[in-house]
Amino acid sequence: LWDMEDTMPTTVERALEALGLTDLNPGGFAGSWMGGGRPQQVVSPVDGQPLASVENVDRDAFEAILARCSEAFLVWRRVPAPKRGEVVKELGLELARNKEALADLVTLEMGKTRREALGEVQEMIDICDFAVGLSRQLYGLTMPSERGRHRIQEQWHPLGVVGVITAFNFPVAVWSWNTAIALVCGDTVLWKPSSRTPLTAVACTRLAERVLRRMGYDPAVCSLVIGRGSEIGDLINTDPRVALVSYTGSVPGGRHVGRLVQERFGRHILELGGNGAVIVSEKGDLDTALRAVYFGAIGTAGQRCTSTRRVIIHASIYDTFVARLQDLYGRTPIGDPRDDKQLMGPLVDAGAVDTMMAAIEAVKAQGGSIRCGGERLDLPGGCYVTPCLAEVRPSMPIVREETFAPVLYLMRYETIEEAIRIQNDVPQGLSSAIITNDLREAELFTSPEGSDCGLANVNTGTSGAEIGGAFGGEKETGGGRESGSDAWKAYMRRQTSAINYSGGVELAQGIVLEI
Ligand code: UN1
Repeated sequence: LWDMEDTMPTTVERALEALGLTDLNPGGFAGSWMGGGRPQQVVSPVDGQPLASVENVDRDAFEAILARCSEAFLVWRRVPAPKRGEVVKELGLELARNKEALADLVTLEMGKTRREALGEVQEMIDICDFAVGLSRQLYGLTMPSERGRHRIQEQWHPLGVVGVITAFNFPVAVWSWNTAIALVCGDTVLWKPSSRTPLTAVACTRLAERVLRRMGYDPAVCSLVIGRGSEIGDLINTDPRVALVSYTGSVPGGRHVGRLVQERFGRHILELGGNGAVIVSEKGDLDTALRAVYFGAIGTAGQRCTSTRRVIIHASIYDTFVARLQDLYGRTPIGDPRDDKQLMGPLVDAGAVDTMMAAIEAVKAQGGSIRCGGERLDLPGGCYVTPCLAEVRPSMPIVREETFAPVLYLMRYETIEEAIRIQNDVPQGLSSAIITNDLREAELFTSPEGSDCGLANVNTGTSGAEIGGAFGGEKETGGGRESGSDAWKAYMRRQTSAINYSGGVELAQGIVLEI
């Protein structure tokens, strides 16, 4: 017998009810909820239906929120780091309890498949675990002093308010990478989500609010500002009370943020464009290559910064590999992302579909050819497409651009050095991979002469980076690092202290003072 409840497609009402949320208006928070700006209707890319309306913050609300978030920092920085870790531990547990409902909301609001949305929430839980451990490991160094009875130590101190500006494609995970780390580091967070995904942002902030209140801390530690256009973002970028701006988005967006924040000598972490490539060697396992490339290219409908956009295939296996990939492309289940049978949901909006079609036209105009896909599908909402395989030459300008859609560029190579050259010959430098069982090729790829990206994988695809490593990339990707390893250092200020316990005064560098 079917359980009718469980076969019903998820609705926004069901997801919100499961999260214990009813009213999502307004979209600003720092201890209390406020808005004041124009309400905006959120439309689901899944079926084009309205989900809810959220009120943007106006300038007055922004000012009140930033003031409260800065005030909260003065107390939060005094809480011992392992105690701050306990809060993050509870946040992780709260996220785990609400995993399904939050994933449903992610799917409804930005259109990624349910299994990928569950993966995104899992990333949030994982980074909380990581940060809890980190809360007892914010190690500084000590160094030998050149002077007698002196010692030198460094400590890591909380920085202040961290402005977190996130993109639509990972509407909740990117907030969590920044927030879990910032919180154990003693910072407070002011989040500005993509204006396409305000509902999931309100939901996450409500969950954090619940945890902070329950544990007796100021909920303004996790503050929120929702705003359309660049006005609210620029208030964050230009305000010296925001010590660090962590921005995920486009290259032009990052250039703008970087300039404004640098102008006031603030700090920034920039996570900008990717143009991921996989080198498929004739010495690699073809099945591994197919799976890695296929998921990397069509996962999240090609809307990850780590998506695979280029495959560089050894000439001797080019025809076989492309034929098998084309077969997979032709059988891709595309449709309502709430249905677990689908591998690809919609693009985020009609504009994204137009951008994809424009890239396909550019391929043709520049002398490339379309092997398959790239059609609009007549499904509710109008944002569904078939994934596209395009045969190109590395020198075509379109190949150097990041098109945030499932268009995969196919290229061939003869030598491994040539493959690495093609891989590196783009302005972006986020994610890359090689599929090979040849030790020398793999080592060359990850060596100083190899991939110039922040992520360089062997025998696994470009997307799906784990939170334990530092995440980010070079060149136009912006150079920032988030989440694991020692990325936490960007969220703290380093203080070096020379301590003299000699009873006298000895100057450094041997300087003698005669008074
Ligand atoms: C992004 O696309 O903005 O590596 C982040 C991945 C994910 C994160 C992607 N862990 O695909």
